[in-house]
Amino acid sequence: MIVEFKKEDRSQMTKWIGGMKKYTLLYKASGDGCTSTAFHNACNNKGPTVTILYNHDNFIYGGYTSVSWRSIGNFQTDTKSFLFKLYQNDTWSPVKMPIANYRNSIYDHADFGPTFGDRDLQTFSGKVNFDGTIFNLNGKTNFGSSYTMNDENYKSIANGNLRVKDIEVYLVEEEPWRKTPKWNTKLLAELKEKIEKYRPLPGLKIPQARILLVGQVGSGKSSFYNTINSIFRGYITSQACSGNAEHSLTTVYRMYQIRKGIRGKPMNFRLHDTRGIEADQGVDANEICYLLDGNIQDGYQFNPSVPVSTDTLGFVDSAHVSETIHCVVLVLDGTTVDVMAEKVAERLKKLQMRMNQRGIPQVVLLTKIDKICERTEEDLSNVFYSPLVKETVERVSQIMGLPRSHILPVKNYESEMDLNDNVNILALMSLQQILHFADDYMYNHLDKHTEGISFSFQKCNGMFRNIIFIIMSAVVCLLAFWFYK
Ligand SMILES: Nc1nc2c(ncn2[C@@H]2O[C@H](COP(=O)(O)OP(=O)(O)OP(=O)(O)O)[C@@H](O)[C@H]2O)c(=O)[nH]1
Ligand SMILES: [Mg+2]
Repeated sequence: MIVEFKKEDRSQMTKWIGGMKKYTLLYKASGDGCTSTAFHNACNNKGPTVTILYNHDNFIYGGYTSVSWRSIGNFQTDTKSFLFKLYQNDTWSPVKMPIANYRNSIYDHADFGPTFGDRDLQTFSGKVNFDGTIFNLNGKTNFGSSYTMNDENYKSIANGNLRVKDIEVYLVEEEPWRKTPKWNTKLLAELKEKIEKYRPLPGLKIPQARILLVGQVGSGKSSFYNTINSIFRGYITSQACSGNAEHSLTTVYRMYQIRKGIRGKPMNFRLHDTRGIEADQGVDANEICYLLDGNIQDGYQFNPSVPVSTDTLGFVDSAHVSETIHCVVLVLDGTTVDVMAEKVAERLKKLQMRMNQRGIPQVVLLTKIDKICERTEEDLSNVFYSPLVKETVERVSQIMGLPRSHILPVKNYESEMDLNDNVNILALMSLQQILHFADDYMYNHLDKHTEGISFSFQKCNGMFRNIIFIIMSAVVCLLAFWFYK
């Protein structure tokens, strides 16, 4: 029997259940047999499930439970279960009927098929035969005994009968919008080790990858440096001044080092912290060129009334590639993406143009995600299951014209007194990605460099051949002249 739980039905179900979900078929009466044994064999101890009945008169309805079927021979408690209707007489008419008496959410008995409430919906018991077209279910309906019906009844839900084309039960699992390895202490240790061992691409004489942090005032640039520094220091640090103020708190250009442990050596990357961007202040298109090209030194005091120029004290005329920027991190406050001032967005676009001209990779660090999603605030490991964070990432990707994989959500340390494994994991995953992008830039540079060398070598070879040819011709002429003389 071809009946299916279509894409739009799945997304409606996901809206009702919440979060990001994927559905895997566990049981199908027409294939597995309409018996309570087949149902329990397929569905017991699997996790949350949704049961769907495809009525002969084209009504589609069923029930969801967040607890596992287990054949306990009794009711199970579930505050999240609900009954639902998706189609009435082939017409899309979704209705959710929530649990009222949550102690009776499902009746979980080995002799019964899926049963919701105190027989609000008992699909069948024992075995039901298939007559080639329908299953005439031997269950019962006592709608409204444990569920709130929201004006629905047996007639509106199932056309007043239990004749079905099929019954399906799907496993409901969390589906992340971005896949990551399992978050645990092992992953944290691996990420830390990889970053500690990071070396920029050999062959270019670049001892440290240079990462430039730019973004709006108060977006969390300095806090990101503090977060990374805290992770490797082993306790919460706030070496870079951070906080809330009308204008940027960061007034000095700093090329921060991060050491392994308290007295360890600096690692092979630096985070360059800048003054925050405002509608009419902060890093502008000219200044960004000097920053990108490594013309400005560590400790430079940003001065909104005197822009950087070649006359600026300590201006580096032509910096080696090791002193230029290898990746730009655009830091955006996740809570203000929708209300970002037009002028700030325009400014950022202009800066991006300069980065693009130089082929410097850009990523967006989307901060304060704890403030956009409650579930993520409670447990940061929910970040890639949060539809709210996903939507914000998609919007930022459109606004900034960057692929979604370049938008990295983070939560910086701000009020914490102790380190937290999940904050560390998310920040280090982002940093690792940033370092990969910096490597991409270096690979491009290396390719250009080596192509440049082979090109000049070929040119040299050509010139050398020409000289030999001229000398040989001269020798032949001289010999001919001498011979005829
Ligand atoms: N809840 C939360 N607060 C954050 C996060 N990141 C930064 N903050 C807070 O936001 C405020 C601004 O952070 P800063 O790091 O100073 O921002 P900035 O981009 O360096 O700002 P300027 O230097 O002034 O341009 C501080 O109060 C931080 O504690 C975050 O991920 N979550
Ligand atoms: Mg700052």
